[in-house]
Amino acid sequence: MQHSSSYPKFAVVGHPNKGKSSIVSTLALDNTVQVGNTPGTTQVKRSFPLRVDNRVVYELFDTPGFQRARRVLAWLQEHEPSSADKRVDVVREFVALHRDDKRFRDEIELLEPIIDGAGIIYVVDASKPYGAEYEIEMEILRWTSQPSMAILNLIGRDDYRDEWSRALGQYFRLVRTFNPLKASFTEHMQLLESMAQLKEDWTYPIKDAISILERLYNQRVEESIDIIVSTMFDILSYVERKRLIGESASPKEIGEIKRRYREKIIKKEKSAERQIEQIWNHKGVEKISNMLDLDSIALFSKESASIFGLKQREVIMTGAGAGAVGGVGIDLALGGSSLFVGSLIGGLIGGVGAIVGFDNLYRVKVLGQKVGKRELTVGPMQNINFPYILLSRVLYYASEISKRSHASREAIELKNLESFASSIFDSKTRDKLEEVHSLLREEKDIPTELRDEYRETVRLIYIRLIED
Ligand SMILES: Nc1nc2c(ncn2[C@@H]2O[C@H](COP(=O)(O)OP(=O)(O)OP(=O)(O)O)[C@@H](O)[C@H]2O)c(=O)[nH]1
Ligand SMILES: [Mg+2]
Repeated sequence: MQHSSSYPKFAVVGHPNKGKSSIVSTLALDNTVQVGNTPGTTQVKRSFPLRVDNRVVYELFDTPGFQRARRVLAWLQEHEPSSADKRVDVVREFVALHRDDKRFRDEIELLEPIIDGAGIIYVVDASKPYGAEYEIEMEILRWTSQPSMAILNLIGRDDYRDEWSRALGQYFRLVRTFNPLKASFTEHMQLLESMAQLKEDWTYPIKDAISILERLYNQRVEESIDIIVSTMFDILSYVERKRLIGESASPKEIGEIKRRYREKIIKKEKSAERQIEQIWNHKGVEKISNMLDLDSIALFSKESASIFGLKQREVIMTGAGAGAVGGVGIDLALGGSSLFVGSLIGGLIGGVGAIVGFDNLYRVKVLGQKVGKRELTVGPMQNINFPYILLSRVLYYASEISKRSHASREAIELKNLESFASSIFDSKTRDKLEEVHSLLREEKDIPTELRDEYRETVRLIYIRLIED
């Protein structure tokens, strides 16, 4: 058991609708905090301890905004003690006397954690002009004499930080700019560095929290890379099998196994997304990734063939090889347009399953000699572009999730990935990746060193994507 006072606590307070809950979300790495664009979203205080390995590193209190600050301050001033050191006792008395008074419910909720020892994080929207009405709230907080810091949040486009700072500096020990929706991991750590200065007793625990969070971050990065790499190997080498009843495979049996193969691949990609969400504690993120209507996708121009630096000939040749099973590849090669570049774009937008001609991109074989022991197999994927489609999608998703603020309630859109895809693979990278992709296409084993090398290549791309 951890002693309850051994970790720092902060109450996030301020006017309604200024981003208090958003800041709690971001600092607690927790997307279950209620955030909303109407004032009064948070009605009661709620504690959000940040736990790492079953240990609380710090605790945040989300609180409702001030409602009747003027009345509260009037009461406090009517009970003005003989010296400033006794003011906190008057605040305590106010809370004790008004616990059941509905009029002051919001003030009671927000003052309670503070008089119980929480530090103050006062949040303002510095994209709106400063006004003297805030001085009432700030004065009440000053009476509690708890260590305090003000956060300038820029919700809108304008910037009134100068005037805000001049006022806030008179009431709070520190004033910092922090945008809960855009803050990077580094900015989060910088804010903690500031919080560590608020009170001597907190310096060590907060420095400790910083190193714990840095370790957690690095661990999450490595776990994400493991998921990306294992998903690549898993999907690219996947073969769907079906025991055959008769001498040869019926069209129905072939149709059925192809459908199953395709469903499995889509499921594996989804599962990778879910695992990455879990690693970063971003469960339940909404995604916009429409499945495209396969028939409605037009073939694409020759220019897009260079998207992954693949030569037109390479693309067509692989297509012809894979399509030989169904005879589709040859038609395409003669037509001169590249189905596979078209499929690439379809896959980037719509999900790995939404690929034109997907049906003809994998091997369909009948294995075995004896009737009753024959097996129909589909896979592995033969399309040369496919691994890059998949890798772009998974890398994009993983990088968006790892950079995502826990205060964000927006959907992640898997769109416009063509330029993303073309920007992340240079020709050297592609050569390295291709070495493994081609072995997987041929159902060969991948030596450990080659797998490690592949992981390192993926790692470098991912790290570059999530750097500040
Ligand atoms: N663009 C932008 N929007 C923000 C930012 N911070 C908060 N918001 C939005 O502002 C609205 C209010 O945010 P909350 O975090 O719920 O604010 P609050 O202070 O907890 O509000 P109450 O609980 O109602 O007092 C939400 O729609 C947020 O998405 C920001 O830095 N940038
Ligand atoms: Mg709130």
